Amino acid sequence: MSDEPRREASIRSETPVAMSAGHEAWGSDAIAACVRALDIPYLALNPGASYRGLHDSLVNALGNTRPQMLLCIHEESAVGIAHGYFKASERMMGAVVHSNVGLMHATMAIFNAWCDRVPVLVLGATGPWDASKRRPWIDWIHTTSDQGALVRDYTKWDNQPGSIAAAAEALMRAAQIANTAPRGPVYVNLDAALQEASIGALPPTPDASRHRAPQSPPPAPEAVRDAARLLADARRPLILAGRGGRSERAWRARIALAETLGARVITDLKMAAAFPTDHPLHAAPPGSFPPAAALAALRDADVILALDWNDLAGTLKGAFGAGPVTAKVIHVSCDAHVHRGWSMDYQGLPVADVYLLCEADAAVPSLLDAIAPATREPVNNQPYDEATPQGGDVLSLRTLAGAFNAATRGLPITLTRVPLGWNGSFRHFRHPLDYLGGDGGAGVGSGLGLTIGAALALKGSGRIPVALMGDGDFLVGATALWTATHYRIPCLVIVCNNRAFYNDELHQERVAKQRGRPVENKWIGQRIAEPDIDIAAIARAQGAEGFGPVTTPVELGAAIDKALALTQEGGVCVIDARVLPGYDSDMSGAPTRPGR
Ligand SMILES: Cc1ncc(C[n+]2csc(CCOP(=O)(O)OP(=O)(O)O)c2C)c(N)n1
Ligand SMILES: [Mg+2]
Repeated sequence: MSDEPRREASIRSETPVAMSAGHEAWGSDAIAACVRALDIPYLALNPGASYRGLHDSLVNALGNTRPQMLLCIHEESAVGIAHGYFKASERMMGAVVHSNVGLMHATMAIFNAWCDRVPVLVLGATGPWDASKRRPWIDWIHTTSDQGALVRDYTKWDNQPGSIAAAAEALMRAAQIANTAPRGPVYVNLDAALQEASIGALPPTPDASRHRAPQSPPPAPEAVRDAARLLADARRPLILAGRGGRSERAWRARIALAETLGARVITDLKMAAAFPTDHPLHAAPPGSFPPAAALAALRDADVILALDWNDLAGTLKGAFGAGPVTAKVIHVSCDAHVHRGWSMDYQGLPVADVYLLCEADAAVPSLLDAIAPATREPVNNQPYDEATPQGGDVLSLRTLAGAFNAATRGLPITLTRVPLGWNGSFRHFRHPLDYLGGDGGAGVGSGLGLTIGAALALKGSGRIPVALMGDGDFLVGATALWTATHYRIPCLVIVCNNRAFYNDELHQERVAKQRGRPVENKWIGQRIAEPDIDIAAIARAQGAEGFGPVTTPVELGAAIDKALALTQEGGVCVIDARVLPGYDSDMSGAPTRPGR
């Protein structure tokens, strides 16, 4: 996406009547002007009186454009939409959430964005901080000391500015920090009294072009030299292609590096597509835990180049167990810049014989410049076969994948989600926008928000956003759908409905086996049945097209055909696909406690 010029999607606009000229300025008018200066395209929000001043400025002073509001039914989907928007466009969006209670609803989504290293400008409010200005009761319960503490452990920065000048500086700084690698969400808490203060004339708005995030720094030349030497001497190099950008240029550079080195490549479903999975150098299907074939390739390697690989230590542990890591390891990551004490999302401490402290996409061109094409034995993995259509009268994830692949052959699909039991071999990724990766924090309920945000970013691009999503994930976040239908953000959601929080049924099964207790009880407290939830009706109730339940591959194929046609015409479609409970994912790379 970042290769292409910026364009705004044409979604439903909600145009306010114009206000008369010559009005006085309010604090929130100045704040809204800063948000516009930052080029934030949309603000996803759920309303609240703590920011009624800002809300008024966005509507009446800015005319509800640049940024445009996107009303959401829940704060979690507001932040999720901003998260998904960045994943597809690499452009930061904003979310506005009411004082403490709204922020509390938003927390899981902020945590997900944090773990996914995705910038989101979260605006919030409190107060009035000046107690003499508070309305009885409600302003008191919605005023919190140090409100940012709710999210400080999983935001890069937060602030409660004490003046309009400070608010302008806070917004510039927040955007700059959020977009500096490793990226992440930031939170600016706007005192209600500050927003609602009459300020006479509008102060000058800061020049945001003078507060931009810095370029991603290149790696240290000595480290590149050391890495190049290791790679030149390697007999069986291997690349772990982890977090990387969506541009085709970065994609091609990764391919060029692998081909120059003759290195095998492993990718992962937690992260967005980083390398063509049908390339002869791609060693094994991606998984959330590396599958057995990936672990074997790791054990076979003598030099491992980890390109911002999420959980390098865990992956090495999966391959080498408690024994020493026999390969030399080149660790490329600047993630350590955001490691703190509260969340352990930094994962285990990996060994690193050479450590390039930079983003993966900043390292790849430097490495390409420093190495000569390899003369080692060519590697030619046979690309695995995708799932193919099958008959029969039951749907499993595999037969669902076969029907989906057949119905979408040749179409530019962007998968915004895959269900937990997905096996990476089911479908190849051949373009950086073929798959957008996980939610970062593994918070159930994030799927729809992320999908709709990505769909917003992709609208008009020709790509078709499709989510393959668990029923639990869909149901927890189901009201996000209304934002898609209301604003006309086309997408297709295929709910892989096993009528259970099945991941956790598997956990109960494991525990029961370990303890010698009845495995047949594993469904209790996990099954979502009696009554079955009518997922298509939930979709229709929000203005989307609802299909199903479908129970066979043939029915599913027909539903996908219809839904894809509607999606391409701008519709929002949901298919209830009743799949048998069962996971196809290869959990062999999970070192000790398989599952999520
Ligand atoms: C907010 C939250 N609650 C609970 C969990 C624990 N959890 C992990 S996966 C899962 C089941 C999800 O169900 P579904 O989306 O239907 O997927 P399935 O496992 O059935 O394929 C649950 C409850 C979580 N990760 N996040
Ligand atoms: Mg389920």
